[in-house]
Amino acid sequence: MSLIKTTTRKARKPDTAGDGSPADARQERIRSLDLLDTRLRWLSSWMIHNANHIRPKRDGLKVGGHQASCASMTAIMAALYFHALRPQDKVAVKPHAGPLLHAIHYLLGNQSLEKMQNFRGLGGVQSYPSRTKDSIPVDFSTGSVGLGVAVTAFSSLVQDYLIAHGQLREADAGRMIALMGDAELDEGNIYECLIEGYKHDLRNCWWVVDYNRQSLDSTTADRMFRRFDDIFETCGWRVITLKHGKLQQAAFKRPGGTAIAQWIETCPNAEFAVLTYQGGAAWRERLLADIGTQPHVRELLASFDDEALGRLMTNLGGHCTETLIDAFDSANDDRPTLFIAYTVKGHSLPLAGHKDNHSGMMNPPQIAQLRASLGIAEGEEWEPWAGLGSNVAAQLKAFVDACALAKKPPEPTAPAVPVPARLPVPDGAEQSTQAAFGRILLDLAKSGEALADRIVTTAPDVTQTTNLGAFVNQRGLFRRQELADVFQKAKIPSAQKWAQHAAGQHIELGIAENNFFLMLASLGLAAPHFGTRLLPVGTVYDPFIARGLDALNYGCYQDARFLLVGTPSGITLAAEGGAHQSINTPLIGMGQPNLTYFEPAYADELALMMRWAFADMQQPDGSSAYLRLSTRVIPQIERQDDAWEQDALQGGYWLRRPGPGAEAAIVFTGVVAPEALQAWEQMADDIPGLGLLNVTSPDLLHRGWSASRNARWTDGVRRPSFVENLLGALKPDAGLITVIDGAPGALSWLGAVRGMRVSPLGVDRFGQTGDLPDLYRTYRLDSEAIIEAAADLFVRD
Ligand SMILES: Cc1ncc(C[n+]2csc(CCOP(=O)(O)OP(=O)(O)O)c2C)c(N)n1
Ligand SMILES: [Mg+2]
Repeated sequence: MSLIKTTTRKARKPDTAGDGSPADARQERIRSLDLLDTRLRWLSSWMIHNANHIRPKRDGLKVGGHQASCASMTAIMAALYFHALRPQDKVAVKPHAGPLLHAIHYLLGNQSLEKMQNFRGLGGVQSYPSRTKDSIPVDFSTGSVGLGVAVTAFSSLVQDYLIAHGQLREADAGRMIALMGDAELDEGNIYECLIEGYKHDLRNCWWVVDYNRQSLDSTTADRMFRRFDDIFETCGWRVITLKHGKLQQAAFKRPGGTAIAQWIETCPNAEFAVLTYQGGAAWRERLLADIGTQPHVRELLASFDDEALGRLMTNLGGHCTETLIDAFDSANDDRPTLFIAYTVKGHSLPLAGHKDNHSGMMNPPQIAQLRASLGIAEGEEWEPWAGLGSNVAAQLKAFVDACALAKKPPEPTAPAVPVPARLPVPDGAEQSTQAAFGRILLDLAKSGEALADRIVTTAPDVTQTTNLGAFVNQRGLFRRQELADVFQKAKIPSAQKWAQHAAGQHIELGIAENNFFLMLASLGLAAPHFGTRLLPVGTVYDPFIARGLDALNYGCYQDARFLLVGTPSGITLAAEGGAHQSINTPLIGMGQPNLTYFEPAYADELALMMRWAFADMQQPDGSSAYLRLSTRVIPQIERQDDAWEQDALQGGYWLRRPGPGAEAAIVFTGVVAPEALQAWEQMADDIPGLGLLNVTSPDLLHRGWSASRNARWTDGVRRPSFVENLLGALKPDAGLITVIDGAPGALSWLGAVRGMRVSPLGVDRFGQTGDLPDLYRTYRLDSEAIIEAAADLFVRD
């Protein structure tokens, strides 16, 4: 059984501080880290206990917290944060080990007692580390398991991008580290990311697995033993397995030790867990029964009392400071490294090993016993160094204050990149929004604008079909090692110039949309992570937003800033059929916090929105943006002036202003503009004052409306929202015909704004193949359907 398999030498210089020998200093360091391991176990247990058993409850709901998950990785986190971590490194912490991160910062003086006491309460420590809600430095938010792991790989690629572009010094490159639970290895996004990482020559990435062989529900499958090594090694990772702690290693060397080592090697995960829970006497009984007749085993076991035997049997690598720091020190190059640290879930707590311990919690007598065993007096539970004695406490505090983490600078603020006052509108009497998008980016790429240099485009294998190609031809594909375009070299004509080089500004990804959204999240965090603002633009087929929805949400949750372009969209995609036609994405756009959804009809609207997005995503209170585009070429319209622009950026404008006493309006979004216009022309004579409202952002309209309704109660003022003003141009009892190539609910709510009747058109069943006239007729998006819907408003049943 290999304990630490590694190929590199130790990096850290021997400790020579103080007047002792290097060996003494190392022992001193290990002692300090051991004390911190215990301290973290206590503080995390106590924080969770306080929230559940002591803090008054008002709602009868379970507060929760994960004492066992925390106890599983206290030694790992102590060794990482107080020994291995450098100021430039960034860490994604296993979500349910969040309390440990707060405990670490509490010891460093970065976290307040008040917030610790308010764990899982409003304004208190968040249940899972949050960049935006927690006050301590959190490099990556976590919560949805798997995503926090994979995002570190993409951030490492972003770091490489910045180094290659001369915006970060190689010497300042940090490691992107994920501390992960072993059940996270079941998430498919981990393996998608491994493959992408290999393609991009991933480096400076560590994943440390808290290998306690327990998930939420159960003990994990023995069959996976060693499979992970194979998978990761195949993808170019170094795998370092920390199976046994120093106590076990020493015992294995004694007479009879090999038999015990062999027994552990073959013990099923579930049985190991049961014996761990039962403790020393059970271990003895079982070992004697299984291997008691082998030479020297009986004597070896007899040399440990029950408690010591329990300690020995659970002295796995992930609980042994010495093993951990040696392993971390050994990985001193930039090769991606997986540390498989064997652990016991609930280590050193009465919960250890029990299969139900994920949400299990110590009861008051058990926490009192833990407190007493650490010499912490009642009432001193929150004292950072309680129970240590003043000398040890002072030494430990000095040790903590001297660690690299204490010198970590606050996250940088990156200066904003200037955005031109206008982006030029592509020429053309007839255009699609998707083609216009490509043209606007191309014009930017050719311009000398600073903005163009900070744009990074990315797509999951749909660069050409989403019209990013022209930008890529102009600015190149990013790759650390130059790679010539062999087609170009061979003088074979092609629209795509695929030269790959370090200055390239497009990151080409494989199909996995989840990776794409994690890439956007990482690029969108470049400003706070690395002090350089990037303006990421990602394109994806609109229906496949759903493929990476959790990762999109994850990026927005941590306030990463990017421009997402969903194209083509809707049943307007026609011949491609139902599997590629998006229906519910307008509702996703409306429902996703930190993402502003626009759906332009015309190229000039798009230019306006893209400019707005590049500016807004750099604002402290800005957001990411989502543009839903189409490949349908439609006639553009003549503008009399720019007056429409301001309204378009607030969510909608009157394309045909309603006349006095207007009894109805057609309200449309996006690509169905020609049908809406045609219907308006046909009905304008019959319906006095008929208006035509172009809703450019159902999202902004709805948000503004609900914000203004709330404001009466939260701010004491009730100012009519923009959409109330817009619809105020109609008679109070007017009717609305709404039409969108997507879920009709994105617009039908407009009737509630002023209590108007609505006849909603849209798509609420799966699409299919067909040409546009057939599909628009079948799904009732054509002008005829709009006229029928208008008639419906005036027909009395
Ligand atoms: C995507 C997602 N699915 C489900 C959950 C609920 N959940 C939280 S932790 C967990 C499993 C924990 O096991 P492991 O990762 O091994 O961590 P441990 O607590 O054993 O350290 C699950 C299923 C989640 N947080 N995210
Ligand atoms: Mg686990």
